[in-house]
Amino acid sequence: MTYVRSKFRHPMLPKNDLGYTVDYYEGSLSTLCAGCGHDSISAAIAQACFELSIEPHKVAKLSGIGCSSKTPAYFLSNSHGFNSVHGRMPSVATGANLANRDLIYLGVSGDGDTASIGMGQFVHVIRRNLNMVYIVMNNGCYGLTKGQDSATADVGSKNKAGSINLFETIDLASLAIELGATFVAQSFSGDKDQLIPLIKAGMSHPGFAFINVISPCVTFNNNAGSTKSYDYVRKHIEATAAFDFVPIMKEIKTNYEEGSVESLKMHDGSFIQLHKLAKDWNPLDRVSAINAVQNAKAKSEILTGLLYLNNDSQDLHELLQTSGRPLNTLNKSELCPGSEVLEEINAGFR
Ligand SMILES: Cc1ncc(C[n+]2csc(CCOP(=O)(O)OP(=O)(O)O)c2C)c(N)n1
Ligand code: SF4
Repeated sequence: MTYVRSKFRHPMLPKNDLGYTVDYYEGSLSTLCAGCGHDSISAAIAQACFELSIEPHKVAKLSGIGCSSKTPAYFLSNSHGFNSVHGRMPSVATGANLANRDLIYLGVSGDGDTASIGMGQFVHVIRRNLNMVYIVMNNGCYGLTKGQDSATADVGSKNKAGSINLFETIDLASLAIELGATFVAQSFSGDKDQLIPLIKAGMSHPGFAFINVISPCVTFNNNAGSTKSYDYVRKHIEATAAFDFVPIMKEIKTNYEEGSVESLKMHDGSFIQLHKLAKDWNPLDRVSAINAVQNAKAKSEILTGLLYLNNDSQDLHELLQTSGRPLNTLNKSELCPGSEVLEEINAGFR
């Protein structure tokens, strides 16, 4: 019974506002390879939900297929979950979200799941501005099927078998900004100080929040010559800003030097505080954000942090003017208001 997690917890573990300790936000024991970046991201998700005092039954976890898509089993075991078909997580997320807007939708995908078979779904969920957090655990390969190069492998990157990738990479963060995603961030699985506040901010964002997390595959893509290995990423990472997420009702304290801090107010009253490091970058300006990512790429650097935020957009529910209540709470007369109302609607189209 190796896969049974010990029930012992230190009695003094800190509790959140709901009275839960962080282990209430964990899942079953991971069966991923020891050292896989995906496990660190799962731990960051659990920690973010614990710190935000989210009730786990208010979260719906959705995924496709891959080692990354298995991870929802390893966090938030008290939440709803749906492990869908390869690359089809966005459709399931769209249907569930339209039926019940009261849940927090957390999609987890891999670079294979998103940038190849799921690309069509990915681009459309962005342009619809579905209110969800979409995390790609990006290791540049298909881990579950033994390490073939994915579409996010960098041109010239060498895989474990020694072959060099000849094809241009798909840069998911640039693509998301280009397509109108309203929150775009990039991080590294090994940087929990940055990743946890980014996940918290993404969950507070009322629209599509995309977080591309470089997450090394220790078994198939951690070799010399790979641009998604722990060594390479640690040497080439460049943060846009030191990042804090300040939840609603919490006092804003900052240690940053005056003049370099930018406070961005979120819709729910929480704040994002940025201590800017990258020059010529404005997180509220799409062109500036794309330029910053591309300039970093030209220098073989990986830009991390919050890259772009549009705090003034309408999510899919607002655009479609859907019911303010979950569909399963509507009664028969609300769902079928009768022939007179139907006549009125039809008259409106004449
Ligand atoms: C329709 C379909 N095609 C192909 C596969 C085989 N397959 C399973 S996982 C996977 C790719 C996984 O790569 P990625 O999404 O990057 O996740 P990782 O395992 O690297 O975390 C593929 C091609 C499948 N399961 N279903
Ligand atoms: S094969 Fe790679 S991606 Fe899959 S669990 Fe192992 S290290 Fe992680």
